[in-house]
Amino acid sequence: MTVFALGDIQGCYRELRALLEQVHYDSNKDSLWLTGDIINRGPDNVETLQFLMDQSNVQVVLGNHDLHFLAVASGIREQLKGDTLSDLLEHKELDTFTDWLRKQPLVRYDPDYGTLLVHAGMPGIWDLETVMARSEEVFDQLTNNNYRRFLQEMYGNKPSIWHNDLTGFARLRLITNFFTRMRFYRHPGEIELNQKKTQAPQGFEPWFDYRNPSLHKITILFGHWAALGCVQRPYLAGLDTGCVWGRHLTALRVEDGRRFKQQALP
Ligand SMILES: [Mn+2]
Repeated sequence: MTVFALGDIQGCYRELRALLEQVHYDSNKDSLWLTGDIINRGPDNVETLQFLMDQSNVQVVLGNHDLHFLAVASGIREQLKGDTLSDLLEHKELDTFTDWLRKQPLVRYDPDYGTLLVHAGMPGIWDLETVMARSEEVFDQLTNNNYRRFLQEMYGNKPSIWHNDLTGFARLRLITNFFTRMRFYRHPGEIELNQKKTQAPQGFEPWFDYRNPSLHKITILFGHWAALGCVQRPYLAGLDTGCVWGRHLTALRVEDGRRFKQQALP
């Protein structure tokens, strides 16, 4: 069995299939780990989602675009300029798509490979056990019948500093922002959400430059930050290489760290 971890697909279905062909992906033997943002902004969301839902060996974590889709499909938000969710929203299987996405977590840990899969990042204040417990709090909301309430309350940049006594939707919003939107971080526990380029705002650093000591020997696989390009450091791999922006889609072979890429197709 081979495990391939792929960065943000964002509905780039043709590039997904070309990349899987290039790595000789065998759906009977191999596994796909996806860093989230599997849909939106790209052209073929339905095909992408249907293909991934058909694979028995796909592990996904949710990204900000996947969560935004759930909110739009629930009638809570409108599509934003640049969103390309209409193919999903008008599809007769819409409920199947949302039900499947709602059952995906924000973080996955694989003890055999010693890896954490997350869309954006994780704050240095949390050890492994805490990371998984926080992820579970949001998972519980999304899989609950009352999940629309969470989707309603999920938007916003505040609070920006974690305290253990945060409660309710403020707490859930910050957890979600850490895992699905964070780029810059200030220890201990502060997120910065306005800067999208690579230059850190005053006092902040890329979240992965401050790592919780208990995570030093765990490889974190993440997406979300296309402007960084290919990030490859010991125990860290950034996999969003901007396919939807005309760059390329990346697959990491987890066993040996080898990268494969597929150029964006015209
Ligand atoms: Mn993202």
